[in-house]
Amino acid sequence: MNNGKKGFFAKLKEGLAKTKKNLTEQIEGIIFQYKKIDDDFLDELEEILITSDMGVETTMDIIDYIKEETKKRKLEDTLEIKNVIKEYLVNILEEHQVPEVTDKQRVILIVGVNGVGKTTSIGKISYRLKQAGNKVIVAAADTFRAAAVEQLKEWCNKAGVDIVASEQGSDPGAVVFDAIQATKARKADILICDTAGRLHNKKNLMNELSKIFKILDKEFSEAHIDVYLVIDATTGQNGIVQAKLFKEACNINGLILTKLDGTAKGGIAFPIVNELKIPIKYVGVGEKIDDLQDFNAQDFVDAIFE
Ligand SMILES: Nc1nc2c(ncn2[C@@H]2O[C@H](COP(=O)(O)OP(=O)(O)OP(=O)(O)O)[C@@H](O)[C@H]2O)c(=O)[nH]1
Ligand SMILES: [Mg+2]
Repeated sequence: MNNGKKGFFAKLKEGLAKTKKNLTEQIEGIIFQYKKIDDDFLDELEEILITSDMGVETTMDIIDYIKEETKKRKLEDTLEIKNVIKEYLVNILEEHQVPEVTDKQRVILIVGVNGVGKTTSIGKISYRLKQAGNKVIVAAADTFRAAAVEQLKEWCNKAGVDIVASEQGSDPGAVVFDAIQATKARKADILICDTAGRLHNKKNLMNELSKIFKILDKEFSEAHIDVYLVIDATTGQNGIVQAKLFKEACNINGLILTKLDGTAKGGIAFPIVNELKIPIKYVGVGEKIDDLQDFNAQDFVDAIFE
């Protein structure tokens, strides 16, 4: 492990401290209380998982896996359970991961309800991708909220990337159109589009997003398009409801989980991935420009359980 990586892991661990307290300390409690794996132990474990935002469906999957593995490996001691749980949780998070496309120009469309951290995440992602050697352009396609453009401009300044913007109330599709032309003309590697979160209902949301998709399709069909949904981890189970709604409205292929530093509900990562079958791409662990990390399933689980 080099220093950069170590620093990242320490930050992730710090960000997930509340989740760890909620989940791991309780599990360790029953591990020492029961000593032997039996039905009572499994019942208690089930209750801890359900109340820690894992959700019923995912909890049942975990318990089933533990039962199977306990039999297969002839496990008796509760001390052995922690590794079995960790193993399964890493599997859940890794199952849907795919490598990032790097052989053509990319568009990353950032969607999500208001206040979840879209604009902030765009600032952090732009910074990361630029540090990694990419030429990045950002499109201010949230033209709905006053001050949205100013906020994004500040982030782009900090990240040192170009922004394409228009005034508040203008057509987001037109902003995306201009940004595509700029991306082509300046031969940028990645175009990241901010979008409005405050669109009252699903129909408005779908209309707005489908306009943007049409323009991307027509003007930039040679590019690879990623659609990342931002979810605020502090909202717990509501994050799953939002994810289901957005999945119906558009083809989300990645998730960004924010505000892990302020919540004990980081366990929400597991049911979201397990139920929606969409991989997490980034996690946000604070409000500063470097408080975002590429998602790594093993690190995430280690940060909660170590
Ligand atoms: N603690 C913490 N705060 C965050 C994180 N990500 C975003 N925030 C804060 O969440 C608030 C909302 O962030 P925005 O980026 O404006 O959210 P948005 O989704 O763009 O909001 P709208 O444009 O209104 O839809 C800001 O105060 C951010 O600083 C994070 O990972 N950790
Ligand atoms: Mg915003």
